[in-house]
Amino acid sequence: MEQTLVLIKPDAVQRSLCGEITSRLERRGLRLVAAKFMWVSQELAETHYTIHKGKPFYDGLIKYITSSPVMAMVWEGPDGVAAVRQTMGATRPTEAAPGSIRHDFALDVGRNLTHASDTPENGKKEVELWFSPDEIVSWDRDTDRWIFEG
Ligand code: IDP
Ligand code: MG
Repeated sequence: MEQTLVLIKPDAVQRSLCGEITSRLERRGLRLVAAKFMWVSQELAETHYTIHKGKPFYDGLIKYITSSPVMAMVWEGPDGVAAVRQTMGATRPTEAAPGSIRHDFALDVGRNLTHASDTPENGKKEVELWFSPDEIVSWDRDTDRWIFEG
């Protein structure tokens, strides 16, 4: 089962979209295994976005992610990373597929509501960065066999 880190970013929290976003992931069939509502420290923000250091939008990105609380979650499912990225939509909301979260609720790349890991390897790394092992809840859902074939 593939795990992915999802962040409901400050703009989505401020716009009261936590329910809408988690609802879409639940509806898709993904399984929630961890969640916390938190402030992002400067240090965590910089580690999480280290790959973007030096880019023109980096300072604004760090300011954005630390500007208000976020909801951090781990979701899992078969091909979970790709499934969640698809539900979020492309990074630029104006390029996101209709029906995706970024298409339906956002306009600006600098206010695109969510983060989702982009590869299974980064999913693993990001889950380890944001959550300790005892915060990950391993459980069977009664509907699993109707959603996961294997
Ligand atoms: P992703 O979140 O879809 O994986 P990345 O390219 O990894 O997109 O960029 C990380 C985040 O940085 C984006 O979600 C967005 O918030 C911000 N970002 C990316 N490109 C720009 C830009 O050109 N202007 C402002 N913010 C940007
Ligand atoms: Mg990314």
